[in-house]
Amino acid sequence: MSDYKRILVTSALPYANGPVHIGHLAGVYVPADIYVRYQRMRGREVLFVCGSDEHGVPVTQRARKEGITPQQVVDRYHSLIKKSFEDFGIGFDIYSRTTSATHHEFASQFFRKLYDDGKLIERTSKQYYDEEVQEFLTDRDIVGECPHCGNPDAYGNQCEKCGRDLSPEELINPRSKRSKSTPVLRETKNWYLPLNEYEPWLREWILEQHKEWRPNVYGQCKSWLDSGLQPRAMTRDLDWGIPVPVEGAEGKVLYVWFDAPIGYISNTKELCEREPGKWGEWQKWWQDEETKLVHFIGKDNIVFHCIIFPSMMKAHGQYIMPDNVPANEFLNLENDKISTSKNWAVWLNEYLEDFPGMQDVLRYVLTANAPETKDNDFTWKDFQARNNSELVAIYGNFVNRAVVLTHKYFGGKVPADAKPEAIDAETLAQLPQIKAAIEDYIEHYKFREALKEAMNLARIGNKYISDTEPWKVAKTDLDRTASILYTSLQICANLAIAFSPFLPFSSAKLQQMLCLDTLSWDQLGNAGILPAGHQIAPAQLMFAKIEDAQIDAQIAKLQASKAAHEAAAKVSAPAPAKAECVFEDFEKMDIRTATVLEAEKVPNTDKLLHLKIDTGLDVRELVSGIAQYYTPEEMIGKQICILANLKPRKIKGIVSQGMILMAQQPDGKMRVVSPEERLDNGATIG
Ligand code: B3M
Ligand code: ZN
Repeated sequence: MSDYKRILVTSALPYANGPVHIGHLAGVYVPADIYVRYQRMRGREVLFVCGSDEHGVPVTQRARKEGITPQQVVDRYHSLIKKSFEDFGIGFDIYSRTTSATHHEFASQFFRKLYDDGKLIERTSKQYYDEEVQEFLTDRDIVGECPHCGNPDAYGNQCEKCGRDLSPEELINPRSKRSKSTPVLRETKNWYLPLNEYEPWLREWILEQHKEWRPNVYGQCKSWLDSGLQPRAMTRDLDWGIPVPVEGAEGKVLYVWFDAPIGYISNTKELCEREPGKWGEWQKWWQDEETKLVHFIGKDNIVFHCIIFPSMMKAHGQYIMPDNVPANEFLNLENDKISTSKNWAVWLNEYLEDFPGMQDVLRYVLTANAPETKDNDFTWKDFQARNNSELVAIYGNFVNRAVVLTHKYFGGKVPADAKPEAIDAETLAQLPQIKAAIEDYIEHYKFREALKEAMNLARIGNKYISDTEPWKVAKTDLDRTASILYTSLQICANLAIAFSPFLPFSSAKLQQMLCLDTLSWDQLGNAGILPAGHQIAPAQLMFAKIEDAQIDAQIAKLQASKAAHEAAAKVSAPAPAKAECVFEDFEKMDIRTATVLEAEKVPNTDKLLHLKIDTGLDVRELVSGIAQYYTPEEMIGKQICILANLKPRKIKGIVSQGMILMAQQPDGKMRVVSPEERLDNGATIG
């Protein structure tokens, strides 16, 4: 920090196309907020900027899906997102939006300057156009057969079946999702930023001068740079966005990744113009080398913040570059990727309905388990465990004992340090080390480790009070009790400061309990924050235990949303047709009737039944994955059809000889195929 005068912190502008979930909070907003709160407490000049990203295809898609206008979509979600952030204490200095007049004007001017300075190149390319709706199509609006795996519904940018990246021209028989018509290729002109020209400078700036960036960030940049940068279109043929401010560009808008990061600057400008006395001129934040710029983002935004936006700023010529881009990896939820479309998420607004007033618990868990170096998993069980055995049992318990006992023995006044012992000094001597460690970790964007240190301080306090047992000592020695509680209360005051960047609501509560006027970072490490005789307030509960039933309800909620999604996805989609085969292929198969004689579940499995069947030829055993659809009792006596000459396979230690023929409905339900009337076992089918 030493060579900077001020710090400008940005956190990714969330798309205003849906509410925000725990993945957003863990990946971007909680770490950014911790960093900012800490810097503010240190008395540094900090500005924390964010806002909604209201352009782009995700917004138009949502609008079409809901049958409303893009403006209605962004109005709804902007307010919802803004409120969620406020509720969780994410302390932005400004949270604006990219549909604001300031932003439209500012982004247009930015583009126009690059255009006028000859920094953009004009290119014509062929893009798919839907003649019926009279619009160019985005990659996700084009579907067709995947050239690799034959999936008939692959998207223009990716096949979700085989996972390959595609470009729309590769699709076989492309169709427009907008009108179901066949799109045509049409020529269109767009403006490109020649990223390749910035490559040597980017290599030097990132790969040489920023070796300290997180390995995931540095590595992604290196791999982009090593594979060679190409000119990238900064305009798009769409109608939702900022019109391209150039003649002959009707029907085109600025690429959303061109306008969105400029939103950081225009939002700063909006704030500075609103409160010039407080913030000064916006240029000082963005164009003065003495500003330290830090972008907090998720890993999918790395290329935009480390390569594209810096190149835009470089092309413009007047901007500073980020000092660091601490991007997080992803947070999974109960072992699955968080997905908005599949409703596999914990939405912040819903969390607060179910756990009112418990923002800090989520902030704590998401930081303790932050995906800083690798993807991490959020589970409700871990959430409960961390609350009950760390926040409640250690931090809350310690504070509660210290405050309650001070009221019990000393009328709520901080007692004098009447009879100190070595253990007091030894305990308090750890404070400065903890302070230094938290500082070092936060300055290096290691928030998990920093939080661990704060919790460690609570552990030290809790151990101290358990070891010294003031409730017992009080029976015989009130002077010694006074010293123990004096020491404990000093630790409490230190805890309020140490946790403040991480758990602001709890620190405020503790500050109130201790009747402390301010929490200043400089005080951390001080073993005499609360003078003897200082009156404190009655104890309040800092954290409440979370019961199993609350956790079970959350898990059930997730499962229900998964089931609903799976059912909806399967309803109208029969499996795609298979490739042609010849009669000889079919003839190889020995399909015949058989009767189930015995059936039982395969132990330790959910899906498998172990069957003994009479095939007419023999009595044999097989294992079938039908336990979700039939009980053993239902199967016994049933006549079925089997593929009798399938090569035997060992499944869970049982040799399975053959396969039952099953029909699977589009919704996933499976039934056995049986002859219309009972036949002899071993009747061949063909
Ligand atoms: N809205 C993408 C995202 O939410 C995008 C970030 C913009 S930051 C300038 O992942
Ligand atoms: Zn495919």
